[in-house]
Amino acid sequence: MVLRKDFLWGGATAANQCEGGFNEGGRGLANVDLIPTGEERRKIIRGQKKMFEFEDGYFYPAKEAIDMYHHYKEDIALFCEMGFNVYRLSIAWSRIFPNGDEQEPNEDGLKFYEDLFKECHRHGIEPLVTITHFDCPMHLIEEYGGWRNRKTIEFYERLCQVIFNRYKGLVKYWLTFNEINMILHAPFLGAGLYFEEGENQEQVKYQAAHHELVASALATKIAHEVDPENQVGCMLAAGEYYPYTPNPEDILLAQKRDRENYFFIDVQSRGAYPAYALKELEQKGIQITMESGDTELLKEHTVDFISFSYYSSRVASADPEVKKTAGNLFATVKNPYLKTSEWGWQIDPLGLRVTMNSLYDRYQKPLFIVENGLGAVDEPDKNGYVEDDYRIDYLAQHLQVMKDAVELDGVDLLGYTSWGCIDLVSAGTGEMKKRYGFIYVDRDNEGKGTLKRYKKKSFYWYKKVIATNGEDL
Ligand code: P53
Repeated sequence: MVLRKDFLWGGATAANQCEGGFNEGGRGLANVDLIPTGEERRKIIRGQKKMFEFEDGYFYPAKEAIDMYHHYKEDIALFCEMGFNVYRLSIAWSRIFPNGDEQEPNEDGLKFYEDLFKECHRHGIEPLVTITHFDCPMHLIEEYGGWRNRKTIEFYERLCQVIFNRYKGLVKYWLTFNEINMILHAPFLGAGLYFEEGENQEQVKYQAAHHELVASALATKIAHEVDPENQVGCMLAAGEYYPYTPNPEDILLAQKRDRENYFFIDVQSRGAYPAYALKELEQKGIQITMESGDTELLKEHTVDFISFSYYSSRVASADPEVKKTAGNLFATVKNPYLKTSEWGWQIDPLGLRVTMNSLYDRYQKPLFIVENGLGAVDEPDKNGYVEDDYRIDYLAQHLQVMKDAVELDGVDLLGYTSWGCIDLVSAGTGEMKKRYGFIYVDRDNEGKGTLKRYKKKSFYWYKKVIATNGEDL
């Protein structure tokens, strides 16, 4: 057998993309609630347009999403039927602390996740919990400026204290920040950052990143204190940069682009700002305000494992004539060897092996693939059944490569959770139409539909994959 016997197989979701129930159980408003579908979405995500209240004429998909808030029992039973032994989900911060800065948590919110985790365990499923997946209470953004403000560390620390104690024995795998490097590309999602005109955005982003990095180290510290069984991971939006040509200029640039992402994980896993980052910040005139004790904290509380999302490799070209035409929030040069998805994301299974090897070489810690998958349009038949061979092909190719990285290269891999195991709202576009799931949810881009769940062809395929521990793809 290629994969370890206790390999963790499952799927991943994020609160804001599936829960809905945005004003139920005492939940406060969060940045993610206020991001509509349509043209303006990207600007808002990037912190370049302010929409701090619901406005007429817009559709806000997170308000109801797929209503997992009320359907979680049914959904977990379906995950169990597929054979999941892990389910990655995130906690909505504003369910636990509606404003973010209260002294006391909201019991309804705490109880909701307690029930959910217990439901997982009843089904033999270990929860893997992302503490923040692109969400930040709106009050923290309006009152403090989100992660630009050092005080946010305190509020996050309070959240961690509460959830680690309350869920002790129920949760042992934790991720501190989803795709922490996303702060550079989608700062309103990643850190609740909105920029005033004329502001030095890079300065703000790296200062906010420092706060998140300190918060992540604190979370790791507290998690280990509360329960030595706790395993804490960092989480990177990964995908190796390839040089567009063998021109040394392209090679150097690809290395630089990779380092923009590695920077975060270097701090979280190796425990210090790397030399290249210090030099780069200095050259850009960015000054990070640190407090005494930060350096020691980062050094002493590094993560236990490295988790990452992988959708695609990326391409760097130093030639200004070569245009960036493909990709997603990570705009990249088109790779002529790769096909793209319906949303223009380049598909590169082998790039997963490259990426896994780079991460394992660099950090020498167990890896965990916590997102991977294909966003595609599904056409259900009259019974709601979707024959999604395209999704099966995509996943089978990636899983084969994942096994190669383990078997042929010796990478230590803890598990695999495919993204959006049940159809949910897209983070990038807000659409429902961009589906990743093994389970079809009857809901469309405008929020119409019965919310009924249907098993796709890939449901039965993934069940077989898990039952054979990945032997039969
Ligand atoms: P959607 C861009 C590039 C890489 C990862 O994305 C990304 C994004 C955001 O568009 O986000 C992660 O839904 C993220 C998930 C997200 C998933 O990838 O735009 O952690 O929340 O849904 C897929 O197709």
